[in-house]
Amino acid sequence: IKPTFPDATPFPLETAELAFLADVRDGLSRPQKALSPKYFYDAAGSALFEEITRLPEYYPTRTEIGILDRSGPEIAALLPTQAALVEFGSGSTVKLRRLLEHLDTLAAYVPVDVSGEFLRAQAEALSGDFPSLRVEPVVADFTRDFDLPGSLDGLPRAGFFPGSTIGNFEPAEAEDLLRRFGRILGQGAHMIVGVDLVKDPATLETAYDDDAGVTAAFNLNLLSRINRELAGRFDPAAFAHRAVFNSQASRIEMHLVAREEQAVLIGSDTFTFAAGETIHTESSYKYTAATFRALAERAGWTWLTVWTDPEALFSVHALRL
Ligand code: AVJ
Repeated sequence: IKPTFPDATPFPLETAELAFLADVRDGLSRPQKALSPKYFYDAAGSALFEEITRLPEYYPTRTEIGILDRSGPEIAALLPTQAALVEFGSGSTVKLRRLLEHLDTLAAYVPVDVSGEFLRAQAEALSGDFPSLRVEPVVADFTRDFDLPGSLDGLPRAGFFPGSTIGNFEPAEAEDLLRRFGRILGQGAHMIVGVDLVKDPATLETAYDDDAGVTAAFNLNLLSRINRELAGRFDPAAFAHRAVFNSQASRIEMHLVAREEQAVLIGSDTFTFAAGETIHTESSYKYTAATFRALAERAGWTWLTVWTDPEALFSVHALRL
């Protein structure tokens, strides 16, 4: 497939870009246009997300770190000694480092991520800072089954899934994912999961629509990424960022709203937008301690306990298989 700018030469796409193109075509052909939030995180998007985590309005990151700091000794006491800690979608190791302060008996740390390059860089930096820690990175897509390295055989396993990443999945998918983590980790495993809590809509909507416009830029970067990688012709200025709490579904929805009627060329396809039509770019599900406990139990886990912050903004759950 050779997407073509109307006024430029065609260029061939790499395998990853072809999968992106297929998803974009499919998503923009639906009655409610949609794009997967997993495509937010190219280099520009990852930098914008880092910026989001430092915004005054975006409470989840700093609140979860506070919980890990305060409840670290209890979390450590609950996990088996000499365990292999498997982090699903490791990204940056900021939270793992906070947990490590309390885990002096970890046998191995196993970061799992699709981006091999980023993973190796993070693993090397971590080994430099914790020379005695065994770090065994695994390049894998955690939404598919994969095997842990055989070198971990015999070690008790604990999974770590912070950041409310689970909130990006539809509840039925989140349940499947937790069941999959159980399969990967094996019987007897523990799991530590960070989950954002339901709260008043104003606090939620502000967290996803900050005054500095960083979240808007993060959302709009998806259109720029399509332009860069798929020969798209989006005018990002022709779209507005919108964040709304859908209380029925208990989720924050991010949309890109067409400011006016328009047709947009992507490769050799044209997609039309009515004025006010939206692309649904992200759902971020919010749970209560009880609704997340129920979800984990449906996925076959035994729920052990939950830690939260004084304002009950965020939760960290402990599960056992
Ligand atoms: C990375 C999925 C946890 O849902 O809060 C932040 C992503 N989107 N601001 C979230 C996000 C807009 C974030 N997660």
